[in-house]
Amino acid sequence: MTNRTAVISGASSGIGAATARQLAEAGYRVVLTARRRDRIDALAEELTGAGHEAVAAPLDVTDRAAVDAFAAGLDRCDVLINNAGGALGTDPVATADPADWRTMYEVNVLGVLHLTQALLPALTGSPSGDGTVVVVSSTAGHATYEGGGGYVAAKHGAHVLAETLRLELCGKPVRVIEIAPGMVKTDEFALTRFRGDAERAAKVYEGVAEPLTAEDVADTIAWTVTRPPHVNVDLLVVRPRAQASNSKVHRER
Ligand code: 8X3
Repeated sequence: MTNRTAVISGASSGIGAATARQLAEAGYRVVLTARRRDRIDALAEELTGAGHEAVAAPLDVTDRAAVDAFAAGLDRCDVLINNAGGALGTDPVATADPADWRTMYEVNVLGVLHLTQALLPALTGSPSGDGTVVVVSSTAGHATYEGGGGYVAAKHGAHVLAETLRLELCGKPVRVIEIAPGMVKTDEFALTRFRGDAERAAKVYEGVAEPLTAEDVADTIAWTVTRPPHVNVDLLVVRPRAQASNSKVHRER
């Protein structure tokens, strides 16, 4: 029998990679998925080198056929971390590109739907009798802000997906946990949002003494996952101390 297995999407960097490291440390066999094979191969190598069980499986969560094939090849899944996601642009609703909205809906909502649907049979029937689905949403899934547009809309979708799934699975041995991080400084989130414009990306965190790190959020995720099975942390909102709401951020000049 293999170890308890945690599947992590978006494991190539940021919160996903940090979560993989922490769950491996907690004794899980981690299955690393992301589009970029070189990144997850390197992480799998790092983790196995440290004595953990880790495998890399390249996957685009927006590709349903690929997700189904991935799920069919998996022998066990106790924990699913739906972490893959991201923002594109900060355009106002009046002028935003519908293609950006579509892309954000695909990855932040349908990506979670695909992976969750495909792995639910394994999670419900896990040998541990203790399945866990984590949805990494965002504070953008709980309140809006100007320019939040398609990202805010998509993350509200991810939040509602988690809430609905929890209702529908009540009575089954599966928890549904939502983690909603606020300002987290990672290598890629803001850079992707601003399409590689490093200056604009840096402005997001300008003057903020200590934005959250990927490790801070991973720590929160690992804590919820490692609670006893009857303890379901429905929703955990985590922000840096300097951020009181999506638009109230203390900046030191
Ligand atoms: C990221 C939080 O404030 O950039 O999920 O929307 S925010």
